[in-house]
Amino acid sequence: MTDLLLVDRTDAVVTLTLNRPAAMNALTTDLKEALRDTLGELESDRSCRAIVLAGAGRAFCAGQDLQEHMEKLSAGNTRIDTVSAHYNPIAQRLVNMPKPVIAAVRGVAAGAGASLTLLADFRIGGPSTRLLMAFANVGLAGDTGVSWSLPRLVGHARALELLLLAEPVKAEAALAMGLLSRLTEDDEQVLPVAQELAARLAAGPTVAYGAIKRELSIGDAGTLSDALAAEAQAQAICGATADHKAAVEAFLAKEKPVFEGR
Ligand code: T3D
Repeated sequence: MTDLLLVDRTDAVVTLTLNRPAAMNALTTDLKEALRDTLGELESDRSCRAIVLAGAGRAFCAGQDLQEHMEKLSAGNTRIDTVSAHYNPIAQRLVNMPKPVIAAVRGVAAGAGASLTLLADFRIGGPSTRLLMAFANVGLAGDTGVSWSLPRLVGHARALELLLLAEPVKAEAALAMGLLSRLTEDDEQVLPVAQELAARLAAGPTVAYGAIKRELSIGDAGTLSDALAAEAQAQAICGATADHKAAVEAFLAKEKPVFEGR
């Protein structure tokens, strides 16, 4: 385990903190590998029922570490294999994570850092939050799923504008255009609000949440037949859970359900 990625477990909530504050949590190979591998472990970790992704210090994440990147370019290595080795698996793991993921976006999220936030199920921001699709500023196209997530959130035309102009979007505007799900009044509240939401979700029907995420991604991309097939499969799985039976029993007994995530 590396201290570049801090892993905190509080009950069933796991908080992952990108921890290179002096470089605005820019993503080095070691940090990307830690994030990729930890997300892989959390996928099947049943003691984890919600994940918060945060950054240490004043920024969420400034994307690819350009210092490390420059060292590779200067050494003549222009083949950008980190996309397939790191960014793509991280994106797949975030989107396919069978439990809720919440990004606590304090300060700037740029480049691949912005992309990470867009793959979370919720994005909590504060007054200092700025989202910057910085790729074109350094002569690159988008990555880490941004060409998939951004048009889904803001529509094709606006996604194109944000990627081509590569200007920071401030917190209020980000909220208005759907890049943030919630905005706190104070930056200090960003992480606690994200963790509070995660705790609420971690006490919910985890299997159903995973199924909802999966069926929505299929329904969003496919035909009605694809959606109906995914829904049938999802209900077959959820209908067989202890949580479903206990929740129906609780409803009939006029009690509050307790979900155990199975
Ligand atoms: O092969 C591949 O990697 C392809 C994949 C690429 C994916 C990508 O993410 S491409 C996009 C890479 N990121 C960027 O282009 C963002 C670059 N940074 C900025 O535009 C600005 O720093 C910010 C808008 C993020 C923040 O601006 P500001 O004025 O608040 O802070 P600053 O003064 O520019 O930065 C503070 C420090 O963080 C500074 O270090 P210093 O001078 O105090 O020692 C700065 O160099 C460092 N920093 C910021 N971003 C990065 C970085 N260091 C390394 N890599 C960075 N991306």
